[in-house]
Amino acid sequence: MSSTDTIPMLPHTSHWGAFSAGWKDGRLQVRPHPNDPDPNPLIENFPEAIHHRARVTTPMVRRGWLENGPGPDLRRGVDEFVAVGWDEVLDLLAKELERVRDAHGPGSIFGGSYGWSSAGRFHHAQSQVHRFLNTTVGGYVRSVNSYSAGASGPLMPHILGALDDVSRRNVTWEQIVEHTDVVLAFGGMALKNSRVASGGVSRHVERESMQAAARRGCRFISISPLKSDMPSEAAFEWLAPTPGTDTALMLGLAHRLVSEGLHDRSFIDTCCDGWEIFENYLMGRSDGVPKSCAWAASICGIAETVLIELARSLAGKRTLVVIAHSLQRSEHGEQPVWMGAVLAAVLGQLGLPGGGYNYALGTLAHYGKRNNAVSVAALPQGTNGVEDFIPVARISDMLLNPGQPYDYNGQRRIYPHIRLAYWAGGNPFHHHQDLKQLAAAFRTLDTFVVHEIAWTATARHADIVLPCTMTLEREDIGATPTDPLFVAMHRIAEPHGLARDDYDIFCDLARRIGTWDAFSEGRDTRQWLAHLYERTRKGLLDLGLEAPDFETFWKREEMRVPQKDDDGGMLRAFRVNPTRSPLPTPSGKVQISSAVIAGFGYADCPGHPAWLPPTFKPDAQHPLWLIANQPHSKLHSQLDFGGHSRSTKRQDREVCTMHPAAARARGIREGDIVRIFNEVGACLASATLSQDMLESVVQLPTGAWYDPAYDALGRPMCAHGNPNVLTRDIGTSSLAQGCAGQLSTVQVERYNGALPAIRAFEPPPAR
Ligand SMILES: Nc1nc2c(c(=O)[nH]1)N[C@H]1C(S)=C(S)[C@@H](COP(=O)(O)OP(=O)(O)OC[C@H]3O[C@@H](n4cnc5c(=O)[nH]c(N)nc54)[C@H](O)[C@@H]3O)O[C@H]1N2
Ligand SMILES: Nc1nc2c(c(=O)[nH]1)N[C@H]1C(S)=C(S)[C@@H](COP(=O)(O)OP(=O)(O)OC[C@H]3O[C@@H](n4cnc5c(=O)[nH]c(N)nc54)[C@H](O)[C@@H]3O)O[C@H]1N2
Ligand SMILES: [Mo]
Repeated sequence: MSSTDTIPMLPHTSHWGAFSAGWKDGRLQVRPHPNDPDPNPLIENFPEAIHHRARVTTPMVRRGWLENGPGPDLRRGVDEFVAVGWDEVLDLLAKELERVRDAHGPGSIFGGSYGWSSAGRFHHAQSQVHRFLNTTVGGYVRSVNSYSAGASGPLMPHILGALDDVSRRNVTWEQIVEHTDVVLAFGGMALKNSRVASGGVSRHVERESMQAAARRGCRFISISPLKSDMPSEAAFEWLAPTPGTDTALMLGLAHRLVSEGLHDRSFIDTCCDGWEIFENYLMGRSDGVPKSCAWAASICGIAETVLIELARSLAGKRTLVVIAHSLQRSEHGEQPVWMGAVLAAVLGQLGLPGGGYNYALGTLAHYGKRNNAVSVAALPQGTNGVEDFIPVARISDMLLNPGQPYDYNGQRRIYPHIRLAYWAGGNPFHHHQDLKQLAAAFRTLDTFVVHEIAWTATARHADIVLPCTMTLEREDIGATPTDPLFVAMHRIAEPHGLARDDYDIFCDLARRIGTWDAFSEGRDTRQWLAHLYERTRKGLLDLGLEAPDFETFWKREEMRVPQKDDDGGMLRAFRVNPTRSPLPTPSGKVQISSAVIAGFGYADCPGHPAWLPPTFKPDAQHPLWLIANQPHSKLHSQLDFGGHSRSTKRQDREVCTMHPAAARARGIREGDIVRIFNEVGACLASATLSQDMLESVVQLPTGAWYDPAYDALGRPMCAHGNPNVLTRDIGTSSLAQGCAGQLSTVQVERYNGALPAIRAFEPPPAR
């Protein structure tokens, strides 16, 4: 079967939803799942992407590495590549893995390999690389937490419980439609975001749910610098605070509620711990500063009267407080997450149907859904012989500061000395901050190995680049724990060029190192799929339901599994009976303040939620806030070269949005190319103007592939519009050390120089 034949539409799925695909007249066709009420347009990135010249076609080795062997090298990222056959490249890599393991131990290998890769359960690239390193070289230094929830992940267990129990197994959209009076959404609930889910969903219900709730009378309030963060179907009210000031805003609301006796004392008494310390701070008894609405207004920029009215209107209502992931992806990101929970507790709403606190609801399609009654198997990762880890966003710090100490969640840890980094399924030149520094960090390695479908900047900075198949080129099982549809992901196309599945690459490497049995367990891909599927089949059998065997599932193309009659999860159970179902916190209650965190003694994360002014805020040189949020035209950097993503660019650049007044003050008009800059770096973008945002903000989404170039004055910049050349590589705090990439401070000017061509999608120089 050649990929240009006309074939019937076959089932597949992606993080952006279930769909089917087939070929007509040599062009890939995609069609959303027929039951999806609001399909995600991101599937339209596939047709042009599948055979785009940005794909990696053959194994490549960086010339300097091939000629001089492993070692730190300033040419990483600028060197040319040499095409090498599969046998030869795998021989070289197997030898290098053995050398590093024998000379420095597996604790010198970084296999954190953060990233979303693709939706199938078996070809999940991170699981593949972790299993490979565990079974083949004895382990690796791993990363903990995520870029999504870098601050909330470590914080949540201190105050409520596991992150997933507060985000994923909590309030459902069905409950909001039925019960909620007020949704107070910090960071909004943008449909662009909630149509994405790790593992993919088959039905995108957010739009219709907001519409149905609003029609019933539910009041949606979007608190965000950008009006576009909530859809019109929610008929919402919009409040635009200064970025990074939500904690002050919430403190103001809480102060007013307490001042007027509108707080739920009995809930606080029975279900909360550490109230008094917090109340002393809130009312100004401990620091002389009452956190009144007037005080909050002076920080967040929303009028005192508006805050007072808002506070009063929440009391006694079934109110749901939602904090988007974005709020905690910045300096002191722990604070709004904690304060959101405290505000919900003050209102006495935690654990009530459709009320309380659901962290990050509306930021991803797998939140706000019921949970499946049968589980989805994951590829087992084996045992990691190395205990060392880093908080995921400390990658540059680790590589640049081996042996140096750092704080994390009450521990004083030491950065390991990494010689070899192995990446499969992620793009650090997308996800990390301060890309100039990241490039310098990767240059310290002996060897950098990357499996990629395309020539991302990460691949360009590697020594060994192994071309892997993209999702459409292999078989898999698509499923996520909060969507009832399991999809038999059929192969739609033959591998591009010499690309191979990550799994097959690892099998051949393991064979060379003598660990094939341990890695593969003797199974090929089909056998693994059947093996992983068994868990689901057994789950169905245990429930006494029809449990088709793998072959039948594969032929049926999809399968609907039963879901649990969710009733609000951990928080509901706690609310119903706090003694029988205590929270997994030190007190078994909501930690309004935390003796544990206070005991860490961190000035940047004290023992109760607090307003901590940012270190970096707009000044004369960098007067604007940069919001570097998720792109609407793609998932992260994936398929940026696809048709849908490219159709949203102008003059091939990413589009940034500015307020007309801010633009006018700088002589910038609609469609002008602008240079956005600060002390970290600079990039170009095409400016579009919008009234629906704060004047003090410029918004540039993430996702444009890093395209280093120089302006006429010889200053480095990204010619394409990757905002991570402008973000600072700082942790959220000593507690979580999370990613702080959402916000930065910048200046913007019209760019009058010659426009460099975009080279990000051209393969690097090779011979
Ligand atoms: N400034 C700023 N930065 C941010 C954020 C922000 O808000 N602001 N958001 C952060 C967040 S929340 C996240 S989650 C991260 C996302 O960061 P990443 O998850 O690293 O971004 P992706 O572009 O999804 O990277 C996935 C990579 O895997 C590759 N890939 C796809 N399929 C396969 C496969 O089968 N095998 C292999 N080997 N590779 C494959 C893709 O081509 C792509 O390059 O970004 C973070 N970065
Ligand atoms: N289309 C698309 N959807 C995605 C993704 C994608 O890459 N593309 N990525 C997915 C992933 S991995 C994740 S983790 C989620 C991320 O979900 P989020 O992190 O919540 O998403 P963002 O779009 O980065 O941010 C949401 C909004 O928060 C607002 N905001 C920023 N700073 C502040 C602030 O200080 N205060 C307030 N009140 N608002 C602020 C911004 O206006 C921004 O548009 O999205 C997921 N959905
Ligand atoms: Mo994320």
